[in-house]
Amino acid sequence: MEPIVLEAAPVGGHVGDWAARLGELLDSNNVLAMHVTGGDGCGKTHLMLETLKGLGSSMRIGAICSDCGIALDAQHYCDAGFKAVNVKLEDSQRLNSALVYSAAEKLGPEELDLLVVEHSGNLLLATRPDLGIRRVITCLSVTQGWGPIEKFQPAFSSSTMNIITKSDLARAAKFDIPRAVSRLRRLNARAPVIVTSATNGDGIDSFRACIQQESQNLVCSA
Ligand SMILES: Nc1nc2c(ncn2[C@@H]2O[C@H](COP(=O)(O)OP(=O)(O)OP(=O)(O)O)[C@@H](O)[C@H]2O)c(=O)[nH]1
Ligand SMILES: [Mg+2]
Repeated sequence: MEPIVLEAAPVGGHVGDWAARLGELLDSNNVLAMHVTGGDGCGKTHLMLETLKGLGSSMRIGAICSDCGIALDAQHYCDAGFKAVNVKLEDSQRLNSALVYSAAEKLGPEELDLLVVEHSGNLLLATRPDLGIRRVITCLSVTQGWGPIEKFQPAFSSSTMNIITKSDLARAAKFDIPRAVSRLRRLNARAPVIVTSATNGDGIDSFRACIQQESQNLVCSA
C-alpha cells in the first residue's frame, strides 16, 4: 500500500474554526484521535508502530504524517498495514488543523476507529498548534537529555499523556528515568507518564492498554 500525498496548499478561514470542524468530524465518526508530538527523531514512529501492531486486527487505524520530502513515516505506517496520508509541507510551513482536516477527509473518517497524527518538531508550545485533537501525547527520548523537560515545560504540562522513549538507551545516555518521571508528574499531575522502548518492548503493552481503554470508553459513550 502507498501513502496518499496531500500537497499542503493554503486553506482559507481561521485555523481555530478548522480545529473545531476537525473535532466535530472526528467526534461524529467516533474516531479516537491522538496528536503524537515530540522533538525530531525522538522515536514517535517506532513507538506508534510497535504499539499499533497488536491493535490492527481489532481497530481500523489511519495515520497522518508531515514529512517535507519523501513520505517516509507515512510509508512505514502503510507497510505496517495502516492507511496513511503524508501532508507535504513547504520548508517554512507547519501542520495546522485545516491541513489535518483535509488529510482526515482523504483517509475517510467513517472508515476509522483510531487516527494518529504524528507531528514532529520543536516542543515549544507557541509552535505546537491546537489541531482540534484533545489527546496530545508528548514524547521525550532519553537521548535528548534533561534539557527539553525544563525548556519546554508547557509542552509537557499541557499534554494528556507524556511518554519517555528509548528507555533501553538510558544507561548509555546517563539519563535518570525515575527522576524524569517524577518531574513530569509534578509538571502535569493529570497526565500519565509511560516509560517505553520500541526496541525491547518496555511499556508498550501499557500504552496499548491505554489506547484500548480510551477506545472502549468512546464506544460506550457513543
Ligand atoms: N535504541 C532505540 N532506538 C530507537 C527507539 N525508537 C526509535 N529508535 C531509533 O531512533 C531513530 C528515530 O526513530 P523514529 O521513530 O523515526 O523517530 P521520530 O520521532 O518518528 O522521527 P521524526 O518523525 O523524523 O521526527 C531511528 O533510528 C530508530 O531506530 C527505541 O526505543 N530504542
Ligand atoms: Mg516519525
